[in-house]
Amino acid sequence: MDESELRQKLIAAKQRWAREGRLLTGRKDPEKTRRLPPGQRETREWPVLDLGITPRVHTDDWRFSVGGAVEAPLKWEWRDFMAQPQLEITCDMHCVTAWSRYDNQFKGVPFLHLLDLVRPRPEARFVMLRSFDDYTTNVPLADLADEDVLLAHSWQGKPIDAEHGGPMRLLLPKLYLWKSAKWLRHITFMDKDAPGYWEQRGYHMRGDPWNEERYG
Ligand SMILES: Nc1nc2c(c(=O)[nH]1)N[C@H]1C(S)=C(S)[C@@H](COP(=O)(O)O)O[C@H]1N2
Ligand SMILES: [Mo]
Repeated sequence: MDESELRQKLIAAKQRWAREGRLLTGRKDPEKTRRLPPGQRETREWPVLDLGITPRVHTDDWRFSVGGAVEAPLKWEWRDFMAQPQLEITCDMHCVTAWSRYDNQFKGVPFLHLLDLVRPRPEARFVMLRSFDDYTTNVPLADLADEDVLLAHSWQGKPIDAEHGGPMRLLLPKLYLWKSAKWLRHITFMDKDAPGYWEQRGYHMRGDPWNEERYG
């Protein structure tokens, strides 16, 4: 599948989701007249933020799985993951600690493709992401069902460093970066929302930088 075919396929998948009403979050898109969300400042660095443990997961030992409210749970080894359609995107990243970094080029497997494979059940509305460092974070499915969401393995043309979540991390640029789980290991689809690591400690359940959803 070439890139333009893949993009067409992703757009069709997104339209399907919109028709099913699953992209409605009940919130209006704020007017994005500027590039920097409120309260943020731009950085050229890429700071490292995590729980202080860097799991070193070799691609030979890497395992990824999806379960919960889906028709077709899956388990991947690294070669299965890399055999999926690949997409490159350029995005801005916004961290709740107030830095934003522009024009990051990521490559990976589109989340919409994963949704096609696992087929979430009608009741599925949220997911819990789990990582190799036991970090967890919850995300509304509506925010994941978008063309710019990747299971990312490369940044600026190179494998993502272990510090930044390699070999694979989620990339969900429209929410604060704590939702973009590094070293992603498992995704559970859920009918009800539940708080992850930072959400249990006061962070917002959704985390939209344009609405400054920093704390719950
Ligand atoms: N597995 C895992 N993912 C994580 C974290 C973590 O501690 N563990 N920290 C989150 C937070 S709070 C932020 S701001 C971003 C930071 O990503 P970076 O270190 O690549 O900048 O990763 C998020 N993903
Ligand atoms: Mo963060």
